[in-house]
Amino acid sequence: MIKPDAIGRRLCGEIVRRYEVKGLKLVGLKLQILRRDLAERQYAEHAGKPFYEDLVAFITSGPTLQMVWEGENAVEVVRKLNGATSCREADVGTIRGDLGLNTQNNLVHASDSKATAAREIALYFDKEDLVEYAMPDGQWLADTGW
Ligand code: FUP
Repeated sequence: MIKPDAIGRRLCGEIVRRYEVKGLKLVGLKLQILRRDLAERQYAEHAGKPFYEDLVAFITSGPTLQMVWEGENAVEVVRKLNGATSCREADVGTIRGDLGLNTQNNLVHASDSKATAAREIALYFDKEDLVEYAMPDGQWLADTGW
């Protein structure tokens, strides 16, 4: 997910570019301002924590771009590209490390496991919203196991 701060800072193209050129395949895309109930379901694991109310207020404060990216080890690859939760601590070369300044306004969200991805995708997409297709560069991206 691209968060409201990134959209407000006109960083959508830059962020999508990073996932795209790494070799991931875009199969779902949706721009929306999250309703509070949806934001609460997204961040259910954080309910009751000190930053929870600010987090829900922030994520519902403007548009978010939901994306589904497919690829070898996609969960791990996207989280690596995003960098650590705190933009101050995130490595240079990551989205948060290069472009972000603090912890709440950290530009992006990514699922932390396949199970979480399945749950979060279902929050935002119907099955028919996801597009099945082959990319012509698949032969260059396949893991040969070397
Ligand atoms: P991440 O998996 O890196 O997106 O981070 P978490 O799921 O741990 O946290 C979700 C969001 O809560 C973060 F993106 C920002 C916010 N957060 C805070 O504002 N303060 C904290 O101390 C931890 C998280």
